[in-house]
Amino acid sequence: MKLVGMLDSPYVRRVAISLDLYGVEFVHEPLSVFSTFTEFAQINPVVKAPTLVLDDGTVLMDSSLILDYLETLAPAQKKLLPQQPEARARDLQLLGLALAACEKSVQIVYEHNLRPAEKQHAPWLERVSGQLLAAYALLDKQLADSEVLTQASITAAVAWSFSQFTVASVVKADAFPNLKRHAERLEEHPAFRRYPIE
Ligand SMILES: N[C@@H](CCC(=O)N[C@@H](CS)C(=O)NCC(=O)O)C(=O)O
Repeated sequence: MKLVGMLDSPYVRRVAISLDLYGVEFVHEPLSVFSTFTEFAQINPVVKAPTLVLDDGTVLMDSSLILDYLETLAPAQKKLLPQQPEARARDLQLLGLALAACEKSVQIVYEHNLRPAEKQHAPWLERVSGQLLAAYALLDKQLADSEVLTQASITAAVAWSFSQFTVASVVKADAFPNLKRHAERLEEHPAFRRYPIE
């Protein structure tokens, strides 16, 4: 398999770390959706990161859809989502919060980096920042301290590190002590260290 996209994308990084934990062999091609748009478009004309090219040439995109496929391949002892319905619902709830935090962080980055300064829309940034902080407030409260790695705990740590990397002035680390501790712990895990945020 070939994973296309850069590790400064939380979506690419959660897939890379998950592939590592599943024990699936893959090649990582760190193309940028911006600086290498044309090269990326030759693999996936929609230019979305992550893109996963399967060995038979099938092109998958969207991290959650890619992870859905990988989860079906994984043997029982390597699955990253709980199988029991209540535990699954809890993990999906946390995942929704972590993915919303990723999305809102990316929206702030794009607003700052892709729009000319005079076209930035303060009410939109305010709305998105509020949504981002709401997602992290709930995640900070609900994330349980557990040694077991699940897709929710991985994505929460990846989201947190991404936000600290990109929008730390909006997401003040000290306001979310559980998440900060959780991410610091997971960033020490060998799979996280193999796929660092760039
Ligand atoms: N929901 C998607 C979001 C992926 C996403 O937005 N990736 C960004 C990079 S962080 C991207 O491809 N941006 C280029 C674009 O949207 O045109 C996922 O989970 O994979």
